[in-house]
Amino acid sequence: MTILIVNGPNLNRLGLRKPEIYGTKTMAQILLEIQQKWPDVHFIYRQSNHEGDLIDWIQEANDQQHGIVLNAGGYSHTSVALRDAVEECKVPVVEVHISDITQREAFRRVSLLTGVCAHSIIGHGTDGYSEAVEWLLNNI
Ligand code: CA2
Repeated sequence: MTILIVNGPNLNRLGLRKPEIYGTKTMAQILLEIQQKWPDVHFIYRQSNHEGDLIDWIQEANDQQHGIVLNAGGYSHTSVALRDAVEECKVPVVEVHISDITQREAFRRVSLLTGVCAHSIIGHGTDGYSEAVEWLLNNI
């Protein structure tokens, strides 16, 4: 079983700034906890600040991975191209947002991805990543 975890723009800054919104854990810590919780699962982690990278990885996952955890960051609210890639993806994609985007600025309240993702976990802090993995393992 291989699960791809993809983070979008600025999420490489996790744990370094804005702890009041995004918590204090770095992605390395979050990934370590996930790997320790599910030692038999092969996790691949990718992060990019570039829209096309995220689209390429979603497309490639069709052949190589069993499920995807996706926090597309700001592109969740803007990218029709990323939505199209997720819609076409044959493996289930679980959307994660660390913060509760429904309670933030108006421009963050709509995610273009929600309608094409198998499941969404919004506003559960960084625990949302592990909850997304759990959902995939129960539903793949
Ligand atoms: O709540 C989320 O997970 C978001 O996807 C995070 C995105 C934001 O644009 C979305 O509206 C909601 C941004 C992540 C920025 O992360 C930072 C973390 C630490 C320091 C600076 C940025």
